[in-house]
Amino acid sequence: MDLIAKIKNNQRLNLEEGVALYELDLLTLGALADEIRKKKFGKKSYFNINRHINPTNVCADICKFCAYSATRKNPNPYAMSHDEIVSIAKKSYENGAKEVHIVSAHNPNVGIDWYMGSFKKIKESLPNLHIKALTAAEIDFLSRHYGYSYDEIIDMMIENGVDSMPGGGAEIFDEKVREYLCKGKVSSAGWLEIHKKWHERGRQSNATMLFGHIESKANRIDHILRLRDLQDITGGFNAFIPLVYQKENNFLKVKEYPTGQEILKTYAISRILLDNIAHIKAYWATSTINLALIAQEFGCDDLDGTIEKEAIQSAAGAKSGNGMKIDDFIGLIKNAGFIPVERDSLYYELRVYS
Ligand code: V47
Repeated sequence: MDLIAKIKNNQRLNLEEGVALYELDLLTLGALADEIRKKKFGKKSYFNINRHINPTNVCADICKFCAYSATRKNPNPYAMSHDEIVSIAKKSYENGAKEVHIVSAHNPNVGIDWYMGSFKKIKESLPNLHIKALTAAEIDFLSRHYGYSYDEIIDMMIENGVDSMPGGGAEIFDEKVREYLCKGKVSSAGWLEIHKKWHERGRQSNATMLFGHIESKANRIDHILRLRDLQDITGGFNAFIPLVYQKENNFLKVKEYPTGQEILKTYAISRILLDNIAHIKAYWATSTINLALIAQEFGCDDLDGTIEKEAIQSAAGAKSGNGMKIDDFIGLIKNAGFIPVERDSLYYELRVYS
């Protein structure tokens, strides 16, 4: 049976077939992904009012793609105090944020209580603010450096008020590429094991994939299929987020960057292959807002959120440092022909802007 017929019959594709999807022309692929998206969500496009907080950039690990950690290329080490972190969260909450998305570097100097205490203090003063925090890479670092098991750290997260886990640190699961990109950081198996443990406690998380650098198309499909396999077991992933590689201020030499077509194809293929992950997010900070708006016609139903501040992607050249105003965000989604839906962090609809 040919690929298109298989997709239309809701049959699962394997690695080889996933790679072959890149050979389809963009519009055919887009129409297939759009069909699936429409069946699930019609013209609704989800976003949330969120605030990204990146409390420290001091990092014990060295990832070649990273421009955020305090390295030779970015020598401005910082670690926020708990008071600073809580005061950022408070201000954002007063301005309408429903979620703080907290991702740090792997700081060997501050102690595990600095990480956990910040969540506790936010939760104590803002019990209704959703805390999405600690990537599997951070959890692995805390485990290695401070001598706790994954289970112990996950239990501490829950005790201290973390509500869900972000999808960061997944990069590319292929072990060879991963070793070149970020040797020493959480392994692919470790990343998946941590999310599995989190899901087993009835909690939800997201998954990312960093693409558009040195990885092959087969590496991307392999990554997506490893996520599909875990989701079959746990059902705990809410969203898949293909992150487009940003190239400034880092140590990774890349020969060819992905074109808009390649990015849109990757979104569409993600939608087609991931029949068990509900949301495909075009994270505008890495795709640009223009492409994210178009991505809504290529399988994506979520544009992340207003962000407010962001240090990881913007350090590498993205134009996301100061987020986006809510009215602009809603206006752009509407003008693109979609229905903006403000959601909470677990995808309950809060307001439909029809
Ligand atoms: O894991 C680092 C990536 C991630 C670069 O869960 C880069 O809802 C592009 O995970 N170019 C952190 N990306 C951000 C993240 C995320 C973002 C939005 C939503 C969610 C979610 C999660 O940023 C890291 C890494 O893969 N990153 N450097 C770069 N040069």
